[in-house]
Order: sequence, then C-alpha cells, then structure tokens
Amino acid sequence: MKLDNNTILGLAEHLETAELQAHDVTMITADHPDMDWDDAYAIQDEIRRRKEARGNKTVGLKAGLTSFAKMKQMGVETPVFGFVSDYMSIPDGGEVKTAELIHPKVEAEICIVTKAPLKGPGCHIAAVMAATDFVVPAVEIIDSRYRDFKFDLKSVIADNTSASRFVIGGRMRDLSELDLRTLGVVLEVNGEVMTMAAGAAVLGNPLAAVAMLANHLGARGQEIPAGTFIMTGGVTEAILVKAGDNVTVRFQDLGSVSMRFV
Ligand code: OOG
Ligand code: MG
Repeated sequence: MKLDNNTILGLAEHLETAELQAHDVTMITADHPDMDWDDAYAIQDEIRRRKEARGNKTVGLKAGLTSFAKMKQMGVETPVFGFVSDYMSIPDGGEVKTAELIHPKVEAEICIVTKAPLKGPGCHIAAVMAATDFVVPAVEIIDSRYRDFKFDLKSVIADNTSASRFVIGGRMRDLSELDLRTLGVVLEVNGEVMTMAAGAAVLGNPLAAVAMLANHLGARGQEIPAGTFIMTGGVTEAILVKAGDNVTVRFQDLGSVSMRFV
C-alpha cells in the first residue's frame, strides 16, 4: 500500500459521489501516481462498504476486461474484478434512465450462479464447473466515472470497474447443456447488429474468468460464496448508447435480453 487510509477514504468518496451524481472526474492516478494494486482494490472495497452501510446489498461479482475485444478497446491487458449492488439491477425489458448516468455503454455477458464456494489459489475451470449451479445471460451497462472513458487499470479498479447497471435474462440453463466456447452472442441497437462474438472470446472459456476471480480473492483470504451471481466480462467491445436507444442481445441457447434507454 502506498496511500494512507485518509487518502483511500477520500478517493472512495470522490469516485462514489461522481457515480451517484453522474458527473465525470479526472483519472485518480494523475494525482496519485504512486498508488498500487492494493490501494486500488482498497478504494473499491471502501466504496462497497459505503454502499452496504447505506443499506444497499451487494448482489453479484464481476470480472472485466476479460475479452481481447475489451482489452483492445480500453488499451489494457489484465482482467479486473468488481461488484454489483441491488440498485444497479434493471428488469429484462425495463428502462435505463440515462439522466442518472454519465456516458453509458452496453456489453453482453455470459454469467453463472454458483452452488458451492470457490476458493483460490489453484482454482481451475473444472472446479468452476463443479461449483456452477446454472448459466444465465446478462447485459452490463458500464459507465466509467472517468472523463471520456479514459483510464488505466488502477483507476478503473478503484472505480469499481465502471459498474453501473445490469439486466439479467430470464432463461437459465445447465452448464452440461451448453458449450460456452461456441455460444454465439449478437448485440443489436435499434434493430441493427452492432457487434457479435462467441463465448471463447472471454479467456478461451468464460469459466476461466471465474477461476481468476476465485484466485484473486484467494490471494486476499476471501472466497466466492455459494449462490453468487458472477458476470464473466463483456464478450464483445462495449457499445455507446443514448436516450431513445433500444438494445437487444441475442444469446444462442439462452434467449435474449432487452432494455430501453430513456
Ligand atoms: C471497465 C469494465 C470492463 C468488462 O466486462 O469488460 C467490464 C470498462 O471497460 O469500463 O465490465
Ligand atoms: Mg462488464
């Protein structure tokens, strides 16, 4: 850790206020070039603590920057991890209020819910398979608090990996019925196909992102509890949206997920 506790608390408040008031800020590493990975996750943990103290429930975990398309789009090369809160959940077919957001983008994600705890180090895909209860599709709405969506890895980790809203689809499937690597995803905005990919775009297999998350938490003495909803990261690059846009993502074998931006 390079930052003192007061600085960490102050940066958490700064970033969370930007989220809740929907205004952008400059990258925090510009003012704190020395901050390290532990500082970045400590700021994110403090944002989580603030939300939970206010009564918001943490309802899922997320991996981000797990596909080559996303890494290339954002100019970074390492996956990051964050969390989602109850108020970020939008029902399938529901409305996303753009006035509450800065510059939202949508991305398609293959998600799982666990039925057993997963603990690193040494967590691998087979352990994730054994602990998977079911697979469910989702669309994540990311909204970096940084100006023009420009950030480095430490800044985006501190900003809870741009977590903002998410929409879970209504169709769950057993992992044994699916091949997540060849599972196709087509993202449409206003009926026009914007981008598409297959699950293998995420680290060869989206379950690898879950193993990485377990190993990341394991290094910090934590685990993924049973019953956890986990988003494995955008399969394609994220697409900028605006009020008036209708988004539908079609997932092979998992149905579609839609939302309207108002
Ligand atoms: C960081 C969050 C990335 C994903 O699925 O790749 C993410 C960002 O791109 O703003 O959630
Ligand atoms: Mg994401």
